[in-house]
Amino acid sequence: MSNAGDGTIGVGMVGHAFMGRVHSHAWRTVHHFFDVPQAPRLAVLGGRDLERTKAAAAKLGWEDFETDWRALIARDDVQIVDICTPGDSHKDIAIAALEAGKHVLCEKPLANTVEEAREMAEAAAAASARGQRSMVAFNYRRVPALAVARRMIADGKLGKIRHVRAQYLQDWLSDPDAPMAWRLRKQEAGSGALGDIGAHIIDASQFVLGEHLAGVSALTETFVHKRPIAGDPDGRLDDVTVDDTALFIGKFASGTMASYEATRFALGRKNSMRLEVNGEKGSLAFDFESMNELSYYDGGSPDETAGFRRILITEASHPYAGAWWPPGHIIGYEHTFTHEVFDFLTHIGDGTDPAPSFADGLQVQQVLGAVEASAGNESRWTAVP
Ligand code: SOE
Repeated sequence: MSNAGDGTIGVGMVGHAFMGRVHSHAWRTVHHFFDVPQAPRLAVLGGRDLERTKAAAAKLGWEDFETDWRALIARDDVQIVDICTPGDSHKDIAIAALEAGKHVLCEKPLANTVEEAREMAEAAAAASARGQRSMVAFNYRRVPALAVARRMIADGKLGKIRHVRAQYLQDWLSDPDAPMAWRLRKQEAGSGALGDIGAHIIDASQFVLGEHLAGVSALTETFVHKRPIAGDPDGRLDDVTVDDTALFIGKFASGTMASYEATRFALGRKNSMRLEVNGEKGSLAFDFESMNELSYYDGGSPDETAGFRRILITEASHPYAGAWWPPGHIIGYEHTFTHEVFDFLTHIGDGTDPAPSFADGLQVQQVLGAVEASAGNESRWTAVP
């Protein structure tokens, strides 16, 4: 990959809403805290509206701005394309960027359908052979506590795993008068809570356990079918065409039993992404709202002192933590994105494929598709008389 030659690598990012803002923060800070082969240069920000994109570029620290993502991809000062748009544009932007010889970081979920995700994974595999790296931005893998959980399970600390239960609870849609958003339109988002936050707990649970789900059975529900269009003078409503909540159970290849809950109606839970793993020798529990902590129950403890204990994951020996502050000076949501671009830049530098790959993103998309299929008509729902 030809780079700027000044030791930097040019980034072109498409999208400047929540993900664009937090990715910008990651690109701006990564080389000040981590040793990376090339420092990222925030070359160009892409958006649809000229004035808003120009303002966002200035605010978020981008050197230039562009309203045509195809022109952004074609620029010689862009070696990495970072996709922070709604899911309906992921495939077109990612495949064009891969075919243009760029490395690609794409927000989750990879796509809006399994078919789109498959095309992207095929393009990424071909690009890898040409020395191009691609990765899906499942940032919760980069929470130090979840990296420690994965390591403890891989080291057998919990023994054979019997259960994993995962929840991703938010409440920003609890109010039926909360306005319409792109995340509520199937055409743009692909699905609702399922793909937006359910994808995170599918990927995080598989990452921590080190294995894939073999099958699911599911229910989805939409509580609020119409919502006001923000700022509409006539108070018009628009149709919600996605799920408001998804509940599903699953079984892993090893026989581990799993239960999942994804909702944006859990009033009072702001961004509570929770995992609990129960093994024969111990258990782990995590809640993102206390993201620097991991609760561990050691089944080998004598009864009188047994109990879940809190491990503060801020030691230099913990993944990523040593790059920041002394123990106990906790980190936050945005740090997981800095960890993500650190790993991406490292893989670009040493010519190896990052994880999660687009193939991993396709596998998550297949789980999402199975949940939708099960909830749609194949779910064996037995009514209670
Ligand atoms: C909204 O549910 C959202 O912004 C998700 O889209 C992000 O992936 C999650 O990290 C925070 O909540």
